Amino acid sequence: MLPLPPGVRHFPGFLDESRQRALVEEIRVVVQSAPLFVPTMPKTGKPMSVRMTNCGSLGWVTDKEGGYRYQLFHPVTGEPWPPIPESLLAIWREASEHSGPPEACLVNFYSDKAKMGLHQDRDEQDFSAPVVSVSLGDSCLFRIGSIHRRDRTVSFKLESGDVVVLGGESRLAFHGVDRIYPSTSTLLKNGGRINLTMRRVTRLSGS
Ligand code: MD3
Ligand code: FE
Repeated sequence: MLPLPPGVRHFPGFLDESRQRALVEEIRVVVQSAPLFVPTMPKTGKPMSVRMTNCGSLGWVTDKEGGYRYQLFHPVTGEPWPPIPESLLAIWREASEHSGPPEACLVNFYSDKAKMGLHQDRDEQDFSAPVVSVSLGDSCLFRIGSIHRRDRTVSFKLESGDVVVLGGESRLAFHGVDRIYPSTSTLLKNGGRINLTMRRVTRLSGS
């Protein structure tokens, strides 16, 4: 077992089944008002294999013309994002050890073949706050390295109900999702994996 990079805290089974089921219902409500969209890469316009939406005051989006950014409204409906469900805010309070509330919660949906290449999350203004990630549904193989793309990486499975807190020097670490393990969970009726990432985007005034 390789050690996790400093700043990465993995909590397997953080959410019991009943909390996972309740969270899925809350995400269904979010997706009803803020439908999943297909993000596209800056400049090339190549579609990502993951579908996305957001809740919170700010949402992360990407498209060919505008690139990676946070914005106040859904790129298709033009509506403000729905609020972050209270059960997710509770997870942030339990796990983040951060004083301010999250401003953005990115909802990533992975079908069987979806993956996410190695990347850094650096579109936020505040890197002092951690990112809190919640996994629901099918398991995945997650990979994380250091702040240098070519450094060694470690891989581990994320399962339904796991929470990962990425803080400290891992906040800017390269990471990605190499594969989904289909049919490893019965939580989602039609299979697949949902990942929820809560973040602060702006700096808290007074800190
Ligand atoms: C490490 N999502 O949305 S969650 C992303 O499973 C993203 O959907 C993956 O990477 C997913 O940007 C990984 C775990 C995660 C999230 C944010 C991080 C790891 C991170 C930010 C910095 C370092
Ligand atoms: Fe990321």
